[in-house]
Amino acid sequence: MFCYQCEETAKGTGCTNVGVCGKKGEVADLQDMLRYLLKGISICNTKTRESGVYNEKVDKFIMEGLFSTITNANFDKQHFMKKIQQALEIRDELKDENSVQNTHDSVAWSSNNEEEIIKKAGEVGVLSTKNEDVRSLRELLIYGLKGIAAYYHHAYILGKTDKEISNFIQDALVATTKELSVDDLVGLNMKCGEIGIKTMALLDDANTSTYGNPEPTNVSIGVRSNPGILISGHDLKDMEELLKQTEGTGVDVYTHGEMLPANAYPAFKKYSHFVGNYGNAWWKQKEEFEKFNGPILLTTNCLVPPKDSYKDRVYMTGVVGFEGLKYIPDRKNGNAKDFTELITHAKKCSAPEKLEDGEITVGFAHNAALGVADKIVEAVKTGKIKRFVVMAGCDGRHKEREYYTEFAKALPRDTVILTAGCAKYRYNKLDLGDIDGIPRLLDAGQCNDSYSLVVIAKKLAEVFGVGINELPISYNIAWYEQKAVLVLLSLLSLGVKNIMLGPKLPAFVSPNVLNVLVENFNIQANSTVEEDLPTLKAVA
Ligand code: FSO
Ligand code: SF4
Repeated sequence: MFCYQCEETAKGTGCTNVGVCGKKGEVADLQDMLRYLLKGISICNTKTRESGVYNEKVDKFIMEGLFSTITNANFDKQHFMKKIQQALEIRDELKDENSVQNTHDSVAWSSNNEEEIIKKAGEVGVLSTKNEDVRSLRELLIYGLKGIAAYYHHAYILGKTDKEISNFIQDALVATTKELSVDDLVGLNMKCGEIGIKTMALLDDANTSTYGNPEPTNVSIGVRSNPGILISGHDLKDMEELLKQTEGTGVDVYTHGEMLPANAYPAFKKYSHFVGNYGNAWWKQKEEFEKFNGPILLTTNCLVPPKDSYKDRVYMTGVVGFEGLKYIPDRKNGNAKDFTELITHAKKCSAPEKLEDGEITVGFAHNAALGVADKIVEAVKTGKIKRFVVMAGCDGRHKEREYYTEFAKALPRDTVILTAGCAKYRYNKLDLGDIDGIPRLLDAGQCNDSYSLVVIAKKLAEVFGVGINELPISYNIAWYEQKAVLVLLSLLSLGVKNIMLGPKLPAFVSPNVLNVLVENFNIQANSTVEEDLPTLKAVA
């Protein structure tokens, strides 16, 4: 195996025997094999795509395939073996149907023998691209596509599709099989960022048209005395169905990690058994799932391989996979998923052990933030707000991420933090106060709600009549996995400059590609709070 797609990659260079995330070598190879065949499928589907036909089966297969290879989503060897076999079938059907002449190996290679598949899987990974810069740009693109696939999946589940998005995913996969110049690959990565914004906008529309606009909400972080179910991940449809099915059962529902923003949606807030948030970001789940005492539902990444002590309480659904855990099957014929087993299980469990007390404030997505736009603009004009700092992105387990807590604490009192994603757990329980009633921490929601931050920035640029880089906004982004890569590409596609990125720069960015990013966007790695604070751009 060789995998360097996330920030926690071994030694900052690449995982080779086993992933720091817990992914086994064989699973990593099979993930590479699946994405290889997704390229073959995309090649074979070109004619269908070009004729304007929407092949839902193919689009869905590619979207789910990419999503399942994202960091921390699926660790199950058998899942990938099955998907590879399905991929070969789908590809061959398309090959016949479209009389495909392309002889790329991802189109031509075939076998239904498990050993041969495993052998081949070891040959088609990241390192099969020999030129370091081409490899870097291909991988950057594929990680961006994984981010798109994840967000598109959530929108798709809520009935929203857009052919431009699925066509781009496939065109870009095909592009990674061609000998493209570095310039062309850079261009494709920028286009990936653009499509990323489109995808996040589609998901925002899906979420808000289905569940209402998030409202500023104080969320309890304590516990009650009923047994509970803990739901984690990003899938709001799962959230909806779980809340409906648990209503009146005596079982409470709590969010964990990236599901926290669900507490701000009107459609969910109305449930009195929806209690609040339990715990922190994904990487603390071993300790926190243990103490929760009840069943836990993982709807997307980030799953940490569970301990035996609570393993029997972990349920997976959607693209999540881990050998030996229980799985809630997908919806069939328009019916909801069936969470009966979880509810029955919860009733036999004791209430969650208290971790902490108090409340945190969420729900400042674009609608709520723009609702107080006048106040914000006034505060900027009068100098009460001197600067906004976007601290969106992910949290992670490494100690160096304490930097973000210290950074948030050290920011001057006339600074407002804009956040989205699980990075916020490093500072969302600090008492940062407010500026004339505007909280100094505005939490827009999940990582996909970084879209809200773009909407807010664009609105401010419009009001002040300046370009996006002339706004008093600085960026200090924390990344972990591929959705954050997409968010970064999206910001770059908007022309945002001077982004600080940490805690480490991606291992998959080669020195030459880094030069391109520095020259065009002045991207920089963050270092220490003392060094970084003064370099934040002063107010225009
Ligand atoms: Fe966090 Fe995980 Fe949302 Fe990521 S839970 S790290 S960017 O998957 O998706 O922010
Ligand atoms: Fe390593 Fe990250 Fe890949 Fe897991 S996802 S194998 S931790 S680089």
